[in-house]
Amino acid sequence: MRTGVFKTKDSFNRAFKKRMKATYLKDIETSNIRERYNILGTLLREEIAKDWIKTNKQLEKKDQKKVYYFSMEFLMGRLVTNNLMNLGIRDVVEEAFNDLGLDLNEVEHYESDPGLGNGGLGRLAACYLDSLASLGMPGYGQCIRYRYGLFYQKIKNGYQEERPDNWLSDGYVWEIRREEEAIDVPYAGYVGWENGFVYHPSEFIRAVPYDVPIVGDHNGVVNYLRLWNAEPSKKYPNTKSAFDYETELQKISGFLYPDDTTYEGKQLRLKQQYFFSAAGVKSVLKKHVEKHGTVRNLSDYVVFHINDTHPTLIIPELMRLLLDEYHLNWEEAWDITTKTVAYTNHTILAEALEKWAVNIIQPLLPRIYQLIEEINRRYLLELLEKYGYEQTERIQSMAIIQHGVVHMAHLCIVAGYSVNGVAKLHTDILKHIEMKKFYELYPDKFHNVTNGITHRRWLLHSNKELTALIESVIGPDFKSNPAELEKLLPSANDQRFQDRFIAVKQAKKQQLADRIYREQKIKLDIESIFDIQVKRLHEYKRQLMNALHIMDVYNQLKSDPDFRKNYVPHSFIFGAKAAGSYHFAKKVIKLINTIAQKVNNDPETNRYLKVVFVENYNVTYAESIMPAANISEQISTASKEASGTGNMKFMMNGALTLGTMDGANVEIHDLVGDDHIFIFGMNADDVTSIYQNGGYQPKDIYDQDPLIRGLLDQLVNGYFENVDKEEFREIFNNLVYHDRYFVLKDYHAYRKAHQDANEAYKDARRWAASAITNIAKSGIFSSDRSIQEYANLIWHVKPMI
Ligand code: NBG
Repeated sequence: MRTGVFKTKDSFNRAFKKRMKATYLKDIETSNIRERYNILGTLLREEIAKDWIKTNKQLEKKDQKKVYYFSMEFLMGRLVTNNLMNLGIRDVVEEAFNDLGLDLNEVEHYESDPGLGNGGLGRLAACYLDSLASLGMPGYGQCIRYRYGLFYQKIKNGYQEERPDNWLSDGYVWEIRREEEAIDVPYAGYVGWENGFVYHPSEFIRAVPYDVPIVGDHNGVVNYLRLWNAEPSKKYPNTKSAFDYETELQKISGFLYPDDTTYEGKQLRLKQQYFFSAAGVKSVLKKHVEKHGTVRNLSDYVVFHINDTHPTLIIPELMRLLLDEYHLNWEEAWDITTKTVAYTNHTILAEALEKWAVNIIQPLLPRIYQLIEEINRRYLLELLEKYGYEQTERIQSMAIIQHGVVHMAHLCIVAGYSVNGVAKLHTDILKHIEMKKFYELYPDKFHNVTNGITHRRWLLHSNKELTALIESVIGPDFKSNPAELEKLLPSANDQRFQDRFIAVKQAKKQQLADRIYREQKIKLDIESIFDIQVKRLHEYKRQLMNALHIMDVYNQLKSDPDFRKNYVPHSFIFGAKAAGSYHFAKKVIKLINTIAQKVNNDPETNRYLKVVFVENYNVTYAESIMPAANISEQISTASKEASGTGNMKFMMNGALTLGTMDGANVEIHDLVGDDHIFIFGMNADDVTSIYQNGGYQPKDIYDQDPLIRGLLDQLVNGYFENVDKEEFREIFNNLVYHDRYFVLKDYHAYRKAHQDANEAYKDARRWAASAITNIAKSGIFSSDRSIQEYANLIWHVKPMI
C-alpha cells in the first residue's frame, strides 16, 4: 500500500488535476493525451524518486558489491506500464482514470519506445535490468544516449528505408540529467615520457549521464540505466573548428551502429565504444575511491560486465586509470582488472566478432593502444613459457594482436575472470570449437548461463488475459516465482481449461489483427494459423527459407485442389530490421513484401494464405505479437543462433516452436519433448562437419531437385510481375552458388515440419494441450533464473533486501 498521491484513486485524482492546472493551465477535459501522459509520468517519477532515495540510503549503509552492465544496446521498450505494475499501482490509477473519463491504456500508448538497440542482445540487457531490480540486486546499465536510436524503419514500395527515430522529440520523462557526474573522455594526442608514460590527449569530449530509473517488482528497489550524452568539454580542443567539433559530438550520441564500411565510420564506432566505456569506468572508480579511500579493493565491490565485445575498452581503460591516475604498478593494476571484469559472448559468427585494425585504434586512443600492446606482450610471454617454441602456431592464433589487428574477444578472455555463453549448445561450441584453445588454457573461466526473458513484461504485462487465466487455476505465486508455472501441467489435458486457453489466444490474435489492419490495411482471419518470425534480419536466421516456403505453399494452393482441401489457412507474419548497410538482408525484405503483395491480392487463394511484414518491429510491437502466435519460427542454421530469446517469449505465451536444434531451442526441446515442438533439419554437428570438410554443392540440389529449381527460377523468370526481372538475381545466385546457411539442404525437412504442424493444428485439443505444456515448462526461461545464476556463478552479488 502506498502513501501520498498514489494511496487511493481520490488522492491520485486530486493530484492529477492540480498538476494539470499548474503545468498546462488546463482542466482534465480540455487536456490532450500528451499532457495527460506527461502529468502521469511526472507524478510517477516523483513516486519512484522516494524509493530511489531509500534504495540509495540503504546501499550507503550496507556497502555491498555492485554490477555495472555495459552494453552497446538496451532495448527498454515503454516504461510507464512496467513502472505502474512494478510499483503495484496500476489498478488505482486505472480506476482513477475511469472516474475522470480517461483511458489509461491510451495514455500508456503515448510513450515513445526508445530504440536503443537492434535485437536480442539489447532486449536481453533490458530484461536483465528488470530482473536485477526485481531480485533486489544492485545492478546498473551503462550505454549511450543515442539521440536517434538504431533507426525508424519505413517500408516504401517493399523496400526498407531508414529514418531517424526521434524518440526524444518530446523529452523523456524518466531520465534525470546528472550534470555533476559528467566525465571528460580523452581522445587522440600522444604519449610522452616524464619519469613514466604521460598521456597528452588532443581532445576531450564531455560525457554527461542521464539516469533512467529501473523499478523493482513490488520491492521498493530502484536501480538505474545510465545513458551517456556527448557534449562539448570545457577543455576545448585547439585542433578543430567549432563546427567540426560539434559535428563530432552529435555523431557520438547520434545513431547506434552507424555505417562502418568506411574508415571514418569505423573510427566513429570505436569512438562511441570508448566514450561510454571510459565514462562509465571512470565515474565508478571515482565514487569507489571517495567511499573507500583506495582502488585496491575494487574487485570486492565492483563487477564490470562486458556484454559482447563492444565495451571491451573497459579493460585497457581500467588499466590506464589504475596506472596513470591511481599510480599502481602493473602487477597491482592487472590483478585488480582481472578480478573485476567479466565477459559474455553472444555470437560465433566471424563477421560479428570484433576486430579493430591497429591503424584505427592507435591514432584515436594512443595510450589505450599502448596498454593493449603491453597486455599482449606479457600474455604472449606466458604462453611461450607454457607451450614452448614448438607451438608457435598455437600461440600466434591466440594472440590479442595479430597481423595489425586487435581481437577484442581475445582481450576479453585474457583479462576477464569469466567468459560465458548464452545457451548450453552455444557454450559447448565456444569451449570445444570456437574458443577451444582458450578453454584449454583457462578451463575454469568458462561458464554457461542460458538467456532469459522477464516474465513480468512478456507474460504479466503484455498478456493480462493469459495471466488471469493461469492465476485462476494455480494461484498468483507464479508471478513472483515463475518456476511455479509448472503447476499448470495437469491442466494441459483439461478440456475446459483448453477451451478457455483457446479463447484467450483468439482474443490476442484479434488484437494483433486489428492493429495490422489499422496500420497496414491487411485483413487477417483469426481462424488461420498465425505463423510468426520476428527477429533481426540476417542470412543465418533464414527468413529467406521461410519466404521460399510461402512461395511453395502458394504454388500448391494454385495448382493442387487436394492440397487446398487439406491446408489450414495460414497468416505468415514477419518483423525485422536489416542493418542499413546489409544489402542482401534488405533484398530479402523486398522479396517478402513482393510475395506478400502477390499472394494477398490473389482472390483465388487469399482465404488460405496471407503474408504481412510489419513496419518498424520493436519492443512495443513484440508485446502484441508474442501473445498472438500459434507457431514460432526459430529456423536458424544449427550452431549459428547463440540462444535466441524470442523463442522463449513465444513459448511462454503458448506458441509451438517450429525450429532447428539450435541455441536455446535445444533446451526448449529437452523440456517439452518431441510431441510439443516441431524440430527439423541439420544439427550443429552436421553443420560444423560440412564447414570443416566442405563438400556441399547447392548447385547439385538446384540441378537435381525439380521442386527447389522451380522455386528458385521463380525468383528470376518474371514470375513477380511488379518488379524488375533481375531484382532477386542476387538472392538466386547466392542460393545456387553459395548457400552458406544451407537453405537448400534443409528445405525439404523444413517443408515436412510445416506439413506436420498443419496436420497437428487440425486437432485443436491436442494443439492446445501442447501449447499449455509449453507455457507450463517455460518458467525456467525467466530472466530471474538467469540473473540468479550470474549472481551465484559469476558476479557474487547479493540482494540488498
Ligand atoms: C544475439 C544472438 C542471439 C542471442 C542474443 C542474446 C548478437 C550479437 N547476438 O542468439 O544472436 O539470443 O544475442 O544473447 O546480437
